[in-house]
Formats: sequence, structure tokens, C-alpha cells
Amino acid sequence: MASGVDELRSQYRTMFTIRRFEEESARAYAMGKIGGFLHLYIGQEAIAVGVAETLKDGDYVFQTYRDHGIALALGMEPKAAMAELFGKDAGCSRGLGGSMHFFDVKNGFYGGWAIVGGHVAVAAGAAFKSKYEGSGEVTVCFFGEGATNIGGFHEGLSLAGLWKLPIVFICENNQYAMGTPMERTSPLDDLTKKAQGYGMAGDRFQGHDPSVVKERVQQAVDRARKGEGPTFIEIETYRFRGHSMSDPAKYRSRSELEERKKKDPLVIVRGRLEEAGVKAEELDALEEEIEAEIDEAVKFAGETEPAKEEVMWSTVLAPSFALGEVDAQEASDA
Ligand SMILES: Cc1ncc(C[n+]2csc(CCOP(=O)(O)OP(=O)(O)O)c2C)c(N)n1
Repeated sequence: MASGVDELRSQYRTMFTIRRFEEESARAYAMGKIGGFLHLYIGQEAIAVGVAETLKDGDYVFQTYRDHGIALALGMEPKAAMAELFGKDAGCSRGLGGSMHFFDVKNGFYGGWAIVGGHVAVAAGAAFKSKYEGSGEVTVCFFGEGATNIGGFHEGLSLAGLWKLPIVFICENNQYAMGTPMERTSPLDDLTKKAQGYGMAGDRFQGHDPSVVKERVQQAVDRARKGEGPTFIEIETYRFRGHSMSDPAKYRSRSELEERKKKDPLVIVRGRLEEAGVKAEELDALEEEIEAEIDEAVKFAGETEPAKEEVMWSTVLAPSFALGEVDAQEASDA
């Protein structure tokens, strides 16, 4: 069978893994097994999967709190991801970060950032390191359209444009920032115009087909790797769930949601595989295999050890305070 079908099948596998992972995490959240916030990526999977396929070992990826999809697409084990949601030591951030702070250096994933726009300048810093050292990596920085109104976004883009950094900015325009539609927050429809002011290339397209995402993002990644500077890409998408688990999404109509679900990336790619001659039974078996893998991850997350207090002292908080070498009150008085 053609390699195009193999690629499509592998994309379908990863998208279905992300979808089932998040459906099960929503269920576990409702049962009180997951604390804190949980922002789902359901509907946006084709973007993470397409982008991950453009990158090489050593590249840097930064994402917002809506981070499960890209973490899994880059190769994080579902068990490590689910354990993190459950606050367990076997989690990708040893159970101390939770949903919004996934981290996986082995697979090039540098978080998982909760402050809107806060990671954009940090990502520019990673790209600066690659340029300064001539080490050849590319950085990819994801954010939502709401983030394009915030200071950290403009600071990061300004430096990236000025220094022609090897970075690709990916704006996942899912139409809403929490419950606010974009026309109430942005004077522009075409967000690439915001990046033009920082002297960088721009691109803009729909994000329900992972092959299209891969092809278009690859051009920007190649440009960055060749030393030709940054690109800003706006990808139109839609999240099928609320902003987070606590959002019933009453600000949009059922008919709008149903209309958008016609472009569900999983339905589209499964349909294309069947058109290419892949049997429905083969795809059903693939789905069952993934469902079993996710069930296993949930079981593992439920049974494994909780996060450990001593890890918090040596990682999240300054160790010298933890060990009593420095008195926190004295330090803050100094
Ligand atoms: C600096 C800051 N302000 C406000 C918030 C609260 N907040 C969390 S998500 C969000 C909306 C962001 O929307 P967008 O950038 O479009 O991303 P999406 O959630 O749609 O992926 C806001 C305002 C925050 N986390 N950080």
C-alpha cells in the first residue's frame, strides 16, 4: 500500500490516542480523581500531530496549558501523562505539575505553561540559544489567538523578528479565549498581520487535516533551520469542549458546534483511510488496541505512588530553603 496511506494511518493512530486519552481524563476528572484545571484539546488534534512530524530530535517545543495533545504527539507515554494528571510520582512532572505543566525533555517538550503569553519570550530564549551556539535546532511555540493580545507575545515576537531567530510561532485560533469570541478582542481578522510588524513571514490555513498542517509547517521549520528567520502561522481550528472542565460553553450555540464537528479531524482522516482501501475492521481493531492502552494508563495512574514531598523541596522550591541552610525570613529581609 502507498506510503501516503501509512502516514495517514500513523496520524490517525496518534490523533485517536490523544482523543481517547482526553475522553478518559475528562471522565476521571468528573470522578474526582484529577485535581486542579483540565483544558482539553479535543477537536484540535490534527495540529499537534502534523506539527510533531516536522521536527527533529533536539528541537524545542513550548505549549500553553492545553498541552496533552502535543506532549503525546511528541512521544510521551500515555501512562506518564495520565499519572501526571492523577498527581502521581510516575507522572511526566513527577505529579507536581498537573495538567497545565507537562514536561518531557527527552522528547523535546519544554511545557506546559499556565500564564497566557508568558512562555512566548521563554521560547524565543530557547531559539536565541540555538542561534548563538549555531547548534541548528528549531523552536516551535504554540499559543491561542487570545494570547496575541498580551504583552509577552509581542515581546517574544519582537526579539525573534529582530534577531531572526529559528522559531515557528503557531497560533491555534480556536475562535474563543475562554468564553470570548475573537471579534470582541482583536481589531484584526487576519492575525498574521500582527506578526508583519515584527518583520517575519506569515502563513494562515485551516487545521483539520494533519497532512496539510505538516506540509505547511514544514516550510516554516525548514526556513528557520536554514537561518532565514521566524514565521508566524495562524491555524484555524475549533475546540469541541469548553475552555476547561468547569466551562459548560453556553456562549456558543449547539448548531455552531454541530457545524464545526463536520470538520472533526478524526472523522475526516478515518474517512480518507477507508476511501484509500483500508478496511473498517482494520481501523476498528486499531481503535480497540488504543482504547486498551488508554485503559491501562488509567489503571496505572490510579494504582501508582502519589507525588513525593521531598521531590517538591528539591525541584519546585529552592533547596537551600528546604534544607534549612538559609532562613527564608532572613533572606527576604536581606
Ligand atoms: C496572564 C494571564 N491572564 C489571564 C489568564 C486566564 N486565562 C486562562 S486561559 C485564558 C484564555 C486564553 O485564550 P487563548 O489564548 O485563545 O487560548 P485557548 O485557551 O483558546 O487555547 C485566560 C484569559 C491567564 N492564565 N494568564
